[in-house]
Amino acid sequence: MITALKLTFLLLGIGFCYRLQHSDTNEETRAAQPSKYGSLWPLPQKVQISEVSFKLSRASFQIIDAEQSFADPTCRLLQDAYRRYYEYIFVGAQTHKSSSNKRAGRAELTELQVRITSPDTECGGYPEVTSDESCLETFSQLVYEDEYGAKSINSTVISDFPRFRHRGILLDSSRHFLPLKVILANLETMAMNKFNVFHWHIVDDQSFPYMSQTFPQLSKQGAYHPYTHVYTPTDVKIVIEFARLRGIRVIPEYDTPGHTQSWGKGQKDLLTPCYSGSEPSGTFGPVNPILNTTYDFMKRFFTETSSVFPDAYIHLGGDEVDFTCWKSNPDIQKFMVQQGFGDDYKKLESYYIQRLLDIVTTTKKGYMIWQEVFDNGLKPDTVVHVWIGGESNEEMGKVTGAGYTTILSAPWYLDYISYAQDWQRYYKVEPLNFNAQKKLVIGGEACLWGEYVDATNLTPRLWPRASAVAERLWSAMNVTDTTDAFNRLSVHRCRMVERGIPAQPLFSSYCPSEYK
Ligand code: CP6
Repeated sequence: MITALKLTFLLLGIGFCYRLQHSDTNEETRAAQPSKYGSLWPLPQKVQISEVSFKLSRASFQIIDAEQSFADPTCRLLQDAYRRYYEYIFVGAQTHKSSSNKRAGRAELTELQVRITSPDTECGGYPEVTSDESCLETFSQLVYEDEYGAKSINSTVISDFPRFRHRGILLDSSRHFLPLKVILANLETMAMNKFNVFHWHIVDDQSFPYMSQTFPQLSKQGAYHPYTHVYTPTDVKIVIEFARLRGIRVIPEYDTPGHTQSWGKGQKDLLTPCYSGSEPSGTFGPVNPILNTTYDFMKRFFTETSSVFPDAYIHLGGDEVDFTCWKSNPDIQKFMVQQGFGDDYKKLESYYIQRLLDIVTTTKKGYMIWQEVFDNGLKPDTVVHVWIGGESNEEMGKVTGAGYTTILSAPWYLDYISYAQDWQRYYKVEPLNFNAQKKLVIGGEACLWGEYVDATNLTPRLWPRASAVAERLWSAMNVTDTTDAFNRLSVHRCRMVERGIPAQPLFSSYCPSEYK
C-alpha cells in the first residue's frame, strides 16, 4: 500500500524548518549512514533523523506549494527552485531496478509541500542581509539511496537557521578572466553550501573585464580581450538573476585607489604619473587624488554601478596602497604642503577615501571596505572586512571596538594551498574568538584570489575546501567534531560531484556514483 505523506515545509520561516510527518507503518528500515546526521552539510541547528524510512520515485514525487502558503503560484523563484531540487533529489537515480521490488511494501513519500509563512515575501525582490533562508537544499540532502538503489528519506525533524548572516565567497575575475559558466557553476555550488554572498572582485591591476556603459574604453583598453574577456551588461544581469534565484547577494568590488593599473589604460589622467628625479618615468601609481577630474570620473562611474548592482552594499576596496609613486610626484608634493599633510601620505590616502565615500553615499549605497581604511570617518553602517592578522585576531577587536560591523576573511584565504587536509584548519577557526563586541561580527568570506586560478582549476580548488567555511558560518558554535565533519563532508563532496561539480577529494576514498 502506498501512503501519501504530508510534508510541511516552512521555506521562509526562521527557526522551525520542517517536519516529515508519517502515518503508521509497520515496516521500519535502518539506513546505512556514516554519521548520525547523514550527509547534512552544513549541519542544521537541530536534527533528529528517525529510523523510519520512505521511498521516493521520480514518477510520483512532486514539490508543490502548500495550501496555506502565501506564495504566488506564478512565483518563478519558487517554481525554478522546485524544478532544480526535483532534479537534484533524483540525480543518478536508477529508472529500473528489479531488486528494489523487494521492498515494495515500504511507504512512499509523494509530496513535499512548501509553505511560505509570511504574507509580505516578495518573489521578485533581491536577497538582503536580513533575508530568511531556504531549506530546500536541506531536504535534498536527506535523500539517500538505500542498498537496492532506491531513493529514500527518513522521517526527520529539523530546526535550522544560520549562525552568521553574511556568508560569502570572493572570486577574482581580474587576475584571470572567469567565463560566465564558471561563475554560474560556483553560484550553484554556493547554494548547495548555503553561502549567501558572492563578493565579485571584478576588476584589479591586471585587467578590467567589467564593461562600463559610461566608460566603455575602460574594458576596451583594460580587459585581456575587448570582446571575449569582458562582462557585458547582459552577462552581469545574468549573474545577478542566477544568484537571486538562489538567495545569493552579489556585491561587486571596485578596489581603489591602489589596485587600479588596468583602469589607467582607458582613462587618461586617472592614475598618478610616477617620477624618476625631475622627469616622469612613464609608469603610473595609484589613482591621482589631487585632481578634480578624478572625482568627476568616480561620481559618474559609481552612479552607473549603483544602478547595475541592486544590492544595498558595494565593496570599495582600499587595501594595499603603495605611497612610492605619490611621493615621487612634484604636484602631489605641492598638494601635501598646501593641505598641511606634512610627510604623512596616510593623510592623503584618507583624503581620497573620504571624498570617494562621500560620492558613493550620494548613490544611496552602503559600503564595505578592507580593514586598512577603517580609521577614516566612515558611515556607521560601514562593513569592515578584516583580511590581515591570521587566526588570532586583534584586528577584529579594534574594528568592532570602534563600533563597526565586521566580516572576517583573514583565516580563510583559500588561494593558499598545501599538502594534506587544510579544510580542517578553516573548520577549526572560531570567528568570535577575540576580545570584542561579538554582535558586530556578521559573518565571513572565503577568498579565492585569482593569481593562480582560472577556469581550469577554480572549482576543484574551491570545493569542498570552502564547504568547511560554510559550516563554520552556518552551524552552531559547538559543531566542532572534525571526525563527524569528515564523515559528512566526504558524502557532501560526492554529492557535489554527482550534481556535476568537480569538487576535489578530501582524502583517499571513492564515491559510490563512480560505479554507475
Ligand atoms: N588583491 C587585492 C590581492 C590581495 C588583496 N587585495 C591579497 C593580498 C595578500 C594575500 C592575498 C591576497 N591579491 N586586490 C588584499 C585584500 Cl596573502
